[in-house]
Amino acid sequence: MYSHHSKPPQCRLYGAPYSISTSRVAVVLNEKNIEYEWRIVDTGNRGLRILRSEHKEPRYLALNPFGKTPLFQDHEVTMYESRAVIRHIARKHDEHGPHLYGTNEKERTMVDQWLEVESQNFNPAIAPAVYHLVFAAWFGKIGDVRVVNPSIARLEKVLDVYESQLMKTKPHVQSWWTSIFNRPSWMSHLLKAYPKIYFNPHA
Ligand SMILES: N[C@@H](CCC(=O)N[C@@H](CS)C(=O)NCC(=O)O)C(=O)O
Repeated sequence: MYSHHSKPPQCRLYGAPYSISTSRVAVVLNEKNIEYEWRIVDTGNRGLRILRSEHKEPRYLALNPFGKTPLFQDHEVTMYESRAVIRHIARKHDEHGPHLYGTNEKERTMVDQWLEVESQNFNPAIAPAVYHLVFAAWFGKIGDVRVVNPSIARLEKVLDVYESQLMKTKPHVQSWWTSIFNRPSWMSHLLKAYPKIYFNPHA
């Protein structure tokens, strides 16, 4: 997977293809058109008792003691926590590509607020539904449908807030979602991360 001997590339992203946190970083690198080396971390499948868990091996833990993906490296940093990583990339490459972190202090403050909203409100609301509807089956476990409805109900409340915020600038959550889902940065990552699901006729 990784070696301490090879010459470091411009940027390196260690992560599992299914990892949403890894995708978060990959999409920002794509938005900024930054070339990076994606080192697939084999996180195994504990549900199926396939215990290859590179992210729990000492050499990975030496870089990320929490044993999670992603891990990011460039010439300046070796770091983890995907939302901190995307802030770092957006700040460092502000001149290059879209100004993801706003163009002035006020906008930056608001970007920070909405990044926190995503991590503190959106993600905790949606995560149980995604895990029990999607990931559990991938990991060879049986999802618990009883947690799905409360999770969706909580998510709806969060999306109501998104809706009223987006009404100020854009018509609806749905069109916001469609616009981010269709961005080339996301499509390009989906084709890499889920090649069997998202078939690319041009590949
Ligand atoms: N807050 C962390 C979350 C990292 C995280 O939970 N990563 C998951 C994949 S999305 C992981 O490594 N799971 C494997 C495990 O916990 O063993 C971030 O944003 O980077």
